[in-house]
Amino acid sequence: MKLFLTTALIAFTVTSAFASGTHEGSDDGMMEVGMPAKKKAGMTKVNVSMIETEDGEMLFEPRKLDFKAGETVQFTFTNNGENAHEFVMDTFASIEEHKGVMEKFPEMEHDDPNAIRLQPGEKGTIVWTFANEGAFEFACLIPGHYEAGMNGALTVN
Ligand SMILES: [Cu+2]
Repeated sequence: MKLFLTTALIAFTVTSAFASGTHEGSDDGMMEVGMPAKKKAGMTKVNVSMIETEDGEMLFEPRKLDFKAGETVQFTFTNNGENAHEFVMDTFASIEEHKGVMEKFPEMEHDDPNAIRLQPGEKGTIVWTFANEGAFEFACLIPGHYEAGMNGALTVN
C-alpha cells in the first residue's frame, strides 16, 4: 500500500510539472528567489550576455551575480550566440529538477516569470525583486547548455 501511494505521488508530480510548465511558485509569483517586479526609479540595471566560444563553451557574461535582499533589478539579456538560449534563476534544487524535466521533454518551453528564452540576436528583460538572502543559481536548461558552461552563482546578501 505504501509503495502504491509513493508511485502515485511521483506520477502526479511529473504529470503536473509537464502540463503546467511551471514547477514552483504561488499565484502572486512569489518564489524563494524573489518575485517579478515593476520598473522603478533607482533600480539596479544589469546586462547579461549569452555567448558561445570557438571551443564550444556556452557562457553567460557576467558569470556570477550578487545582489542585496530587497533589491529590485532590471535585467537586460542579449543572446549574442548562434543558438537559442535561456536564463532561469532559482534555487539549486529547483534548477536541478527543472533540468531533469527539460532533458526528458527538450521541446518544453518555460512560461515562468523567473525565466526567459531568446533566439539568436534577440534581447529581453526581466524586472525582479530579490526577497530572501541565500545562495541561488542561474542557468540555461536547454539540454547540454548547462554542461557547456551556462550556469553561475547568484548570491543574495
Ligand atoms: Cu543555452
